[in-house]
Amino acid sequence: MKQKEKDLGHKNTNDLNVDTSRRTFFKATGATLLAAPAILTTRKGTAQVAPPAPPPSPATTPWLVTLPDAIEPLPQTSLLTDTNLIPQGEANTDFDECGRNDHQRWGEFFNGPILEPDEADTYELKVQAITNHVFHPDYPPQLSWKYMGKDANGNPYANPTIHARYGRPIIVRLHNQLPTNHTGFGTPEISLHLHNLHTPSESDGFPGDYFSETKAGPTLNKPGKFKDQFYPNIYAGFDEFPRNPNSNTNTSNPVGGDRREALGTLWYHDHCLDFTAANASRGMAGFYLIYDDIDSGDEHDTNPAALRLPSGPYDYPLAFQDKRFDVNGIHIFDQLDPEGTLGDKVTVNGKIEPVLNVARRKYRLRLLNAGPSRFYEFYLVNSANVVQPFTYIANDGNLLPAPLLNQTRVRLGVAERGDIVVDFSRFALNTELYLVNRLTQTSTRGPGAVQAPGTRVMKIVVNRNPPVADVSRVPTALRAIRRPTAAEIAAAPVRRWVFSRRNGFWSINDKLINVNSAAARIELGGAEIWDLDNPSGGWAHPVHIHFEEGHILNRFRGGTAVAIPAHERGRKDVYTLGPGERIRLFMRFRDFPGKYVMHCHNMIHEDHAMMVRWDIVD
Ligand SMILES: [Cu+2]
Repeated sequence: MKQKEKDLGHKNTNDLNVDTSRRTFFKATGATLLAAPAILTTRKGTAQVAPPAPPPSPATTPWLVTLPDAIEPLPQTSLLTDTNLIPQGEANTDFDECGRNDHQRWGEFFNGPILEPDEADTYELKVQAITNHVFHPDYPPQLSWKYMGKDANGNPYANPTIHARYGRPIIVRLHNQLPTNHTGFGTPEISLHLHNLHTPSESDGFPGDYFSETKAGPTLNKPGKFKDQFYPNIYAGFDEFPRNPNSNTNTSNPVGGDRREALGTLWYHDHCLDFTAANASRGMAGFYLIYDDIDSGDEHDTNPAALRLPSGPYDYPLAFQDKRFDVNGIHIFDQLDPEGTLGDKVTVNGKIEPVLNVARRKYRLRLLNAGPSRFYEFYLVNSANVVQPFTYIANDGNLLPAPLLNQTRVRLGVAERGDIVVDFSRFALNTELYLVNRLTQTSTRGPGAVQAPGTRVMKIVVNRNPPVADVSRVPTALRAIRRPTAAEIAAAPVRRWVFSRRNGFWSINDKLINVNSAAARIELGGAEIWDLDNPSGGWAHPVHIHFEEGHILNRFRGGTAVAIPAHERGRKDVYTLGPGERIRLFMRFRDFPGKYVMHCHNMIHEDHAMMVRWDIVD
């Protein structure tokens, strides 16, 4: 295999411009399945010639589309009505589930081999190709791939927001109903990753676990029509801090795990090997918000421990994606070009230049960079472009120990999240505000300079008084953090990962992704320091580590230690390495052995093939 990779390394990358597909390119190099991404060997790639950079997207008239006033959670679907299809620990391959591994620790959460009533929240998501998605009224209705559910009225609900609660397990049944004869960008095999829940390996959306009715990825043993994802919704540290439902003892721990490890703003998206950028860009992404007794999702909560952050309609997730459209207003993406396609239009929850009407009160806005490639630095400005302050409370779904007051910007690499609280009561009725991106970017390689006034991506109109008084608040302390001790840091082995460019592709420690082989095997319950290094001068890599959160210990630029920004001093799951940057971080590896990945979340780099498998072994 090493020899094959070496062969690949000697190939002149200019061949990419003349071959009709990556598949042909790899065949010409003699690369094998082991060395090469699976597009080349196991699935049919769509033959395309890498075109020159496309012209800019057609102009759009801003502020024609209004977002809903509230984002409703997805209602549950019972999965217990058909006795053949009740969720179970083993894959239900007799009735068309794909051949996944058994759900780990099933017996610790449920009484029997199949789910019994009221043991879990259950949801269904059907991945479908819809043909009437409207990004903007100036563009035609068009194809988009969505996770489809049903709202409370039984109407279709695309990319629904799921509300979860610590201590309450969830089973999501994921159906793949994409057309198997699809042409154009994207591939109709899917793998669902929930970023970044503490999810057992077989439900983590491992990139090799992709499936359709006719195809199974290299790490599944059978194709299928659906796959059950098991989300235990426990805190990380389940083995170290055992569950104890007895509330009368001082070791009471009804959820199980370390409550300091709680998460909040999570998102789910497709993670199919080699096609994450294309499939997620096609539209496959949504929010998963998880609450507990502290971040309870209820601003009226009478529990003295509850934070009472803005809740209900005033807890509003916003996903930003960069997209490019052709002269006819049709979404385009080049999945074969290792430089991908940088979007020049920013969609907000699937819409270009929408309006959000808000009440004169506090809101929790959960900002997500849903990729595939663009970085953002968001500011809230008034109509004269004067910057307005807000409070920054959470990064990457982790509440900070204390809120950051009077902040003016949220910088987000792909997959990063920033939760902010904006108090719109400061503004008069009918005030118009804008969310602007001031970060310039001209290629998928990384961002440029910050420039005012920036691009207005969303208009906010303070259009009403709240129906009742705003009782929400932002306490001075949010959530305790368990920082690694000096002794833990001293004892932790250091593992080094170098992110670099390699003959037109992107590599980690000089290797392209091989989902069949783990580059690291870490003992269950262990802790390590990971040293992420981007020696290049030309690229920025927002590196994502699945499954566990980390603590940044040091940041270096050009070999010199630099300050860690305040919003990065909590726990994180995305670590942006700018050109010449290096990060040392501390991580624990707990509770669920199995296969996981680390990758650049610039999805274009990820697909070409800056990703590595690492395993937790028992
Ligand atoms: Cu990258």
